Amino acid sequence: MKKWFWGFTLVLSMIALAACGGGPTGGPAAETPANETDAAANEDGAPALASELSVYNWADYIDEQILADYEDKYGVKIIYDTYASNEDLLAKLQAGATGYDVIFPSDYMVSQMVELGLLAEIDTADIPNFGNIGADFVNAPFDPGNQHCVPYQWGTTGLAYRAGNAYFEENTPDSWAYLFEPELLQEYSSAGINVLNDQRELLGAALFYLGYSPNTQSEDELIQARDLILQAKPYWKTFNGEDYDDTLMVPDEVVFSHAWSGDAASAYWNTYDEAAEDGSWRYVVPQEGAVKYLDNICIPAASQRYETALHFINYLLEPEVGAAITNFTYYASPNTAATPFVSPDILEDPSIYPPAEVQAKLQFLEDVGDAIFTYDEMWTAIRGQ
Ligand code: SPD
Repeated sequence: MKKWFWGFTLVLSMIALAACGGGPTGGPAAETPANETDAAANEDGAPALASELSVYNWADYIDEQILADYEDKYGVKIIYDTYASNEDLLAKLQAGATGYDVIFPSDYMVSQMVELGLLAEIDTADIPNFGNIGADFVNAPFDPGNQHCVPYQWGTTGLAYRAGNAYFEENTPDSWAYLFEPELLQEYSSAGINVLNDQRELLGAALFYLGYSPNTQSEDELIQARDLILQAKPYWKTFNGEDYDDTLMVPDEVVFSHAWSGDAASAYWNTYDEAAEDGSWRYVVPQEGAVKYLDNICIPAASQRYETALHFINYLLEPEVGAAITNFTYYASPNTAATPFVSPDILEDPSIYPPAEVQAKLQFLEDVGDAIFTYDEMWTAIRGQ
């Protein structure tokens, strides 16, 4: 098996309860009647599907037509809700929400959730389309043997900037300094800067800039990262990782954003001018290094519709469906069988499928154990001031 996707994590060093929708102490569980669990198998052995399935995903991370198609084809009503960060998802599950059947945590959050007993075990033999996933993406260190999750989409985190802005016409923001150094920030902050409202991502960016690991467990390094962020914060207009591409980047409410690769590409295509044959947004992975992530499809341990959830996961891994996801989100697909159906514009876009020299600068966020409490403390100080 090829190891390039995981290998960089090992060898390269260069480089609240605010979830959307639902109530603060539970998701749709409270409304889930007992008769909505999976029905017994049909006579032919195929599992009978539940009448409903509750899917909880990142904002803007699937074309909802894909959900409608599943409903039409299989007669299962999808209850769909979204969240803005891994920590929001975790907080929701830890608060006792038991109604979700399919969730999409990132790499490090899979580790945390397995540790906390929040994920159901799966057997990939029960998901025929699992074979569509490329060898580079299976058996990840955060979920050996894919015992809990299957890969969904992957991407990078970097800096997006508006091409027409006079400052960025002269300066390519290829360093995290453009997000953290006041003498640079003062040049374009009046035109609007957004940062991802995501604690591991923002602290990770600061740690990369300071030359530390984005997975550090050192309190001293995390304090330095916090202080760097607090020094830059007055120059930032918004903390938004949810709908920033549509509400801030496309309408020109900001000219610079800490951004996930797919969202930056989405802003590019949503500002695309046919006559100019160009969009308004550019994306760069900073030279100090940056985060790469693999988001996953998993079933919460508390799900009462396990068989239906497995059936839905298998549907998401169909080649045409996998391609439709990427053609909508602009994130890279680990589904090799989907490749022939993915738009060539996406397949050839180096900001979505980065070249080797950029790959070499990327690292995964990892479970940091008990140091997560220090991350939480730093984040509270950052968001509270
Ligand atoms: N708009 C969808 C964003 C999902 C990106 N995944 C985030 C990974 C966080 N490390």
